[in-house]
Amino acid sequence: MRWRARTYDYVFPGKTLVMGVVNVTPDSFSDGGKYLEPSAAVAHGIELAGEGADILDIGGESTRPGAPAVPEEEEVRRVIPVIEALRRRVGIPISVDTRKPEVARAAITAGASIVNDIGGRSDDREMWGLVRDTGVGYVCMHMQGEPATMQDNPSYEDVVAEVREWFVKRLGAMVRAGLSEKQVVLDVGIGFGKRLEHNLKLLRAIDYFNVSNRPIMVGVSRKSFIGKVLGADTPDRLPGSLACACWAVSKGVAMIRTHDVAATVHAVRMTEHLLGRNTDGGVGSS
Ligand code: HH2
Repeated sequence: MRWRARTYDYVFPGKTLVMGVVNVTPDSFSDGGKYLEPSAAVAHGIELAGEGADILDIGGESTRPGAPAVPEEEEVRRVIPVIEALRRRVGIPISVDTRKPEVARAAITAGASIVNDIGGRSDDREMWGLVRDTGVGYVCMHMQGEPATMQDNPSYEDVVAEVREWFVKRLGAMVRAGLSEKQVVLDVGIGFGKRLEHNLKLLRAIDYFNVSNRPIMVGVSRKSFIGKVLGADTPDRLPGSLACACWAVSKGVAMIRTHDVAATVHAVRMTEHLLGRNTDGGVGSS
């Protein structure tokens, strides 16, 4: 299967991609405030690229449970200088983590090749038109509700079936809107309107979500479900995060989103070797 993101062209199965997180926010759940200054965010992005990240994901709005929405202008003010600087300083694709089409548009103009959309809105015409017209890669993530209230009472009859069905409908709607399926990566949205048991069920069945043979991405890094299982606070969730990442790789997941790039790259490469996968090829850029 192929994934196209502007000038980048990835082939899976191949090397699992590691997406390093740069949160330009005062309030992200695990690193809020550390990289709010553009210079700190850029230095962090360069560090993650040096640790082996394949993609950098730049976000200007925390979507932790209960987080307030950030106005569009403020999100643009946070992420655009960082994207512009990193575009010049690192040789890997930049992704923008946003739900807002105007933020995505500014980020693409600044050099982003991927839109990581956690939105899950029913009306996505503007965002999808932008993705179609620019040829960027698009991460389509499932969320039940809105960050402000999504953890109040998440409920599903069958979380695995419902998330899969949502992907089927979304992909159909995207194709009708003119996107190529080859632009799309699917993400079950661990922790986004899900209880512990929902997260565990989704991860157990993670290879079931490659609807239309689309690559799957997983974001488990430092998340609270790991804390619930292990009784670990946010800074102590790296071992649990790596266990989930290795599990996902063993199930054929194409991309892991993480705050801890160096450790994740090692864990992922080791898992690939144990699985006997050739990780030399599979990733290209034109
Ligand atoms: N998780 C977070 C943010 N964006 N995007 C995708 N596609 N998948 C995820 O699982 C995902 C995501 C939450 O992590 P983080 O960015 O560190 O936290 P915050 O939203 O508080 O900034």
